[in-house]
Amino acid sequence: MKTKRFLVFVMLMVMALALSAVAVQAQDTTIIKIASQSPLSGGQALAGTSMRNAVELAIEQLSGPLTEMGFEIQYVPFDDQATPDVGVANAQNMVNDPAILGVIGHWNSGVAIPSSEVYNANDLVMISPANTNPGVTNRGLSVVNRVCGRDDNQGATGARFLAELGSVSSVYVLHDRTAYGQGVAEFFQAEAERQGMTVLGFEGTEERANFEGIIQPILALAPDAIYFGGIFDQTAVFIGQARAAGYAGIFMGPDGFDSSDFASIAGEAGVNTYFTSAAGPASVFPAAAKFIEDYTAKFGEAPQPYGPESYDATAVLLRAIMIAAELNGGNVPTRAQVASIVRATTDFPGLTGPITFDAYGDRAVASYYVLQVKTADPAAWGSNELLQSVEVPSPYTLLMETMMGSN
Ligand code: ABU
Repeated sequence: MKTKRFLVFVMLMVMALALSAVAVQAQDTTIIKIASQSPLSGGQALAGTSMRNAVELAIEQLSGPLTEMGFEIQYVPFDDQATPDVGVANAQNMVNDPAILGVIGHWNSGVAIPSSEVYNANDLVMISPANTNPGVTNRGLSVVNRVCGRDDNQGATGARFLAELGSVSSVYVLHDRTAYGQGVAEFFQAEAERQGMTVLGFEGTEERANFEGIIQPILALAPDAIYFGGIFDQTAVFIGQARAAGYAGIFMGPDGFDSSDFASIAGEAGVNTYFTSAAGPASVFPAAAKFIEDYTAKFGEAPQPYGPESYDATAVLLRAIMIAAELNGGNVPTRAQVASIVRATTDFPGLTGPITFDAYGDRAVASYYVLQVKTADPAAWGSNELLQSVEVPSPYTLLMETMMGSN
């Protein structure tokens, strides 16, 4: 009887020791969270989901050094539904979780701008893969950065390209009334006028299904080209209806066109459309080949444009967290420490080329591309023809270059 009691005692002791070892192990691993915000539902979900997937892949592939330091990196993707109020509410939830040290987002500039006010008030760094509206960085918020270009340069690039075609003397400009769509349309319009084109109309619309009332007056004006500052889930519908109504001129738009869903929605009507993008096609980034291969193997489809930029944004954030933790004696850094190291990023070797942030968080030199849709097959979106690429310094970089040059 005594032996039996002793054996039970020993077993309980062994179990207690095992449980306490697990508890110690759990305490040894400190959780750091990285968040993202992008539309994961609704008409722009394809773009937002691809961003989320690229962030997940980057965390999976690049967290090793932080894991070795004793941190567990957890990923918390948020769905901003391409809606400013939802983005702001998500941002509020994020800043209330002290384990979240950075956010990758957004897809829509009109969501990024108000959400980043919340991040900024709480020192939470944001790195955007895709937000191109100048207002994202022009506010001078210390936590806001982006690895992509800006719409002042993107809109102007589109207008200059149309001027160079030599066949476009008049253009009608539409926009979606968002910060992004209206902004890029205004930059396009200003440069089109500088280039000598006649702008026959400038109109905002939130219509998404029946464009008859907009198309007929445009047909009466017969512009050589129509520029639509907006996103594929709206603009591709418009283009389909405008072609069906007999418009035979040129269509052009910004990077909101740059999605395989543009081909899914517009079909043959979208073929030959020109668009600019601040996301380079795979062909210009040899370093992104493995990313595309790994992404396709993991998610069963190719990444959308801004996938490599999402991977790069995450890589910059992970590196900043690691440096901040090292400077902090191996402890979890503060959000402010991470934000200041992100802003100091210089010549980081990204898939999309070297990344340096200027004093406003803009990529010091960004690339802009002009492409033409060559297919109605969404699976072949990557085969669209690259017609032009230009590198343009950010306004701050340009200012610094001018000041240095004038000395
Ligand atoms: N630049 C592509 C996504 C649209 C936006 O910036 O709002």
